[in-house]
Amino acid sequence: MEFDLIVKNGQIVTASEVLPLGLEIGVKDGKISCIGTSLPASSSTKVIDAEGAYITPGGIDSHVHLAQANSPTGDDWETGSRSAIAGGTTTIIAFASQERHEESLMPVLADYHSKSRGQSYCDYGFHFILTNPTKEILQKELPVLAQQEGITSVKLYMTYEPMKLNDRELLEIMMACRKLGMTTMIHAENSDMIALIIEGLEANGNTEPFFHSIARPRIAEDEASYRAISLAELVDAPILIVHMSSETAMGHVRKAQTRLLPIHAETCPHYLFLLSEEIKSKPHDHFSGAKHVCSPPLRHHTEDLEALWRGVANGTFTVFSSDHAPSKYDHPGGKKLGVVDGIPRFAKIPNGLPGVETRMSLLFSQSEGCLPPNQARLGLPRFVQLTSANAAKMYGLGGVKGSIAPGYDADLVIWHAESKGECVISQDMLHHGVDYTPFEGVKVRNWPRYTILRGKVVWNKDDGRVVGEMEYGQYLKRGKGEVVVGKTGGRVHGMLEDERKFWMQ
Ligand code: DUC
Ligand code: ZN
Ligand code: ZN
Ligand code: ZN
Repeated sequence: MEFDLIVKNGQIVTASEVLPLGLEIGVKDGKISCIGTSLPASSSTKVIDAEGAYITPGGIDSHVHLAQANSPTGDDWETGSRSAIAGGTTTIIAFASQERHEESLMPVLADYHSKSRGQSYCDYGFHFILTNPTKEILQKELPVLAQQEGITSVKLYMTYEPMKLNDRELLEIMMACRKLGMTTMIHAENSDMIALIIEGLEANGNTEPFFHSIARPRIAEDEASYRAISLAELVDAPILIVHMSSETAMGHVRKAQTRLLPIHAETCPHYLFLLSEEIKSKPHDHFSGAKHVCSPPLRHHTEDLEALWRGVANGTFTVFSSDHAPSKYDHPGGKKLGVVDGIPRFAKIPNGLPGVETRMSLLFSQSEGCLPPNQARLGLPRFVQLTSANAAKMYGLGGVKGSIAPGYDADLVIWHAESKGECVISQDMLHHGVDYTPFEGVKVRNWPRYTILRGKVVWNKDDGRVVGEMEYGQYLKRGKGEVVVGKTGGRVHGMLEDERKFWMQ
C-alpha cells in the first residue's frame, strides 16, 4: 500500500480510548486506511511528525448559523467555514431556514445550496428549521429531504414570534421525524413568559443590553425543556434540546435519560465560560453588552457554570456545539443593530455569538489533554464524544466522520505538544467575518497545530494560516441518526406504551 499521508509520533484519541504513543495513521484517497507501526513511506508520501502530541478526530460542529436571511451581517460560507478549520472543525452542520410564508422547503434548500456550494473550506450538511409545518411538508417533503437530500434533522423553536410552534405542531413534527429516523432539535424557552417580561421591562424604560438576561430567566428554559421532554415521551420520539444553559433544565434531561428516554442535550462554550456580567454596560462603551447577547442568555452565577460542567463530565450532554450565530457589532456608518433612535433596545439586538473557531480549543484546554486528571473537567475520550463522535452518530455521519479508525474520513486535529499551543484568544487571530469575539482575553492551553480534512492539511498554525481551499469542502448527504442515549420503542414507563397503539398513526 502506498500512502498519500502518514501521521507519525502522535497519541491518537477516540471516543473510547487514548491509544499508546507511536501508532501511525496511514491515509489513502482521503480515508484512513490503516493504523500501525513503521508504515512505509514512498517518495510521494507526505509525512507529518506529530512530535508526541495528541491527535483527535476533526471537530464536528453540529450547530452553526451561516448566511441565514435573519442575520444579514453575519458570516457567509467563506468566512464561517474558514473560521471552522482554523479552529480544528472539519465538518459543520448549518441551518437551512424556512420562513413562515414559505409553503415548500425545496426552493429554500436550493437557495441555501447556492450560497454554500463551492464556497466552503470544510465539509458540511444542513438541518432544516421548520416554521410552517404543513401536512404537505410533513408527509411529502420531509421524506424527500431525508431520503434524497441527506437532511435528517430539523430544528424547531418554542419561542420567537416569527418562528415559534405550538405544542400540537411540535408533536406532529416529532411523529413525522420519528417515522423517518430523523432527529428533532428543539430551542426550548417559554415564549409567553419572555414576552410578558419584555413588555414590562420596556414599559419601565429598562432597555439596555443587560436586561436581555433578565427577560429570559432560567425558569423559562426549565419549563419549556420539561414540556419538550413530555411531548417527546408521549410520541416516543428522540429529541435533542439545543444550547442548554440551566441546571434545572439539565436535571429534567438527566432524569429522562435515567428512565432510558431518548432525550439528548447540547451545551455551548459560552454557557461554560461566560457569565451575564459580560452583558453589563462598560464605562468606555455603553452598548458593549450587545456582544454577549444570546438566547438562552448567559447566566448570573458561577454555580450555573459549575452545574453545566458537571453535565459535560457526567454524560448528560451528548454534544458540545458552538451555536455560532454571528452578527457584526459595528456597521458601516456607525450603525449598531439594537440601537433605535439613539436608544439601546435589547429586544432588537440580534441573538447569538460567534464561536465556531474557539470551540475546540476552549474545551480541550479543560481536558486531560492539557491538565492533570485531578484538575481536568473531562477526560480525552469524553472530549472526542462531545466535539465529534456523538454528533456523527446522532446526525447520520457514523462510520464516516468522528473517529480515527480504518475506513473513516481522514479528518484530524494534531494538537501542539506540551505548552507550545498556549494563547490568549483575541479578535485579531480569528478568521470569521465579524468584528469581535465574546471570548476576547480568555486563555487557552492549546490550539490546533494542524487541521486535516480528508487527508489534506487545511490549517497550519506553524505557518499561521489557512492553507486549505474554499472549493474543497463537500456537501454531506447524511444518513439516519442513531439514538445515542436511551431508546425508542422499549417499555420505559408503562402506561403510555400500552395506550399508544390505540391512537398513534
Ligand atoms: N437560537 C439559536 O440556535 N442560535 C442563536 C439564537 C437562538 O435563539
Ligand atoms: Zn435556538
Ligand atoms: Zn447606559
Ligand atoms: Zn443556534
